[in-house]
Amino acid sequence: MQALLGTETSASINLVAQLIIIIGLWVGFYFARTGQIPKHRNTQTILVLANLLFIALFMATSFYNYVVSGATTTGTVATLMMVHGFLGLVAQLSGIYLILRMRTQFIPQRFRVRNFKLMMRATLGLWTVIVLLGLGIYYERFLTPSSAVAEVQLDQFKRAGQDLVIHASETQEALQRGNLQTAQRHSEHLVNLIEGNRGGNYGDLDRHGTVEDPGDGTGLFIYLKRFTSGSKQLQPRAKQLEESLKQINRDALAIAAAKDLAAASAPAQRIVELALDANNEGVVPIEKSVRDTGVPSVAAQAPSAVSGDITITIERFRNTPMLVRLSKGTTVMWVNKESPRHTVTSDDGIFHSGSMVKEDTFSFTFNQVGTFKYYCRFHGDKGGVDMAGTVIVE
Ligand SMILES: [Cu+2]
Repeated sequence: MQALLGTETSASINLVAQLIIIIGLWVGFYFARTGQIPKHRNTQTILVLANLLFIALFMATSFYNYVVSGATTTGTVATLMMVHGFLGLVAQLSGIYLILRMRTQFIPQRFRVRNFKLMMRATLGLWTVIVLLGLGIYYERFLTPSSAVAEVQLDQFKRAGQDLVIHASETQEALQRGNLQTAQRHSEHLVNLIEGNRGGNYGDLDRHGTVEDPGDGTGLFIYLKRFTSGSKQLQPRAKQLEESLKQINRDALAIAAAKDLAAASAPAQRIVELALDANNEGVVPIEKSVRDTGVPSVAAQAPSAVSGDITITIERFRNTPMLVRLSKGTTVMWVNKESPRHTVTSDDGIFHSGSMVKEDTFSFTFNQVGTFKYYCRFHGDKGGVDMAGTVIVE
């Protein structure tokens, strides 16, 4: 089922089913308490048998993939899975025993538990604990909050939007006062803020000796791409913001290069308006939307593009760095630094490492531009689920 529906979908279906089953079992308990014995018997029988089906279809394969194939016995998820699996087996067997005992004469006299009611209650209690453990596994694998790194970068993006307005205003005000030098300094701030230290114009534009950048060096262009490239919904707004930023950048460059006040005044005319628009209609709503939909942990952790071949370390069920940007022709080498087995498997079937034990490496050369997602067959899934990563080739 997992192979058919994907790891996360399977887990979600199973999660819902398990919640229905446990609620049903408690309803069945209520039937017993209120003397509705036939109802009680039928409810519990159906639910215990249904659970057997879910074990076979979902939980056993999930356990097998993660713990057995992945040789994984360490880490929170594996520990929870093993405890959950063991207790689950006990509860399931106990449930089957209770059904046989309730409905048939199959159980020989000497195997008949004397305190039957107590055993029923103990099984229900245990079952409840197991469902909670299952929730824990689901949370750990699919819902763990995205990293603090992403939060910090989102804050930087927001601040850069505010800085844009501040330095555009400073530029215009300086020109109105007739101070070209100050205007040019603030134009430098604008360009550096927008392009970032990888931009072609980044630097000491007013030629006064130091490079001044009010931002963190990443640049709004990069942040914009980083936060919106994965979202179709944000594309129109992102496109619009990009255009505004380009215009501000052109104007700021013209001001920085102006020989006199007259030459600087034309490009300065709309710069504040554009900056306000870029911030209020672009950065602010995008930042809010990204935060509301959950910070995209993969995209936001993107480092700057690397040059030269690189190594990605597989450790603690993570590919580090999880996202790399590189240029065409770069070779990436993955190295497994821990005892659980892992794979590096392309979402599109372009590459597959096979099962990697500790210290195994796998290399692939990216000769085509594009975004290449990959995952671990044992601990992740296509589409960036759980243990996965992305390579962006530019
Ligand atoms: Cu793995």
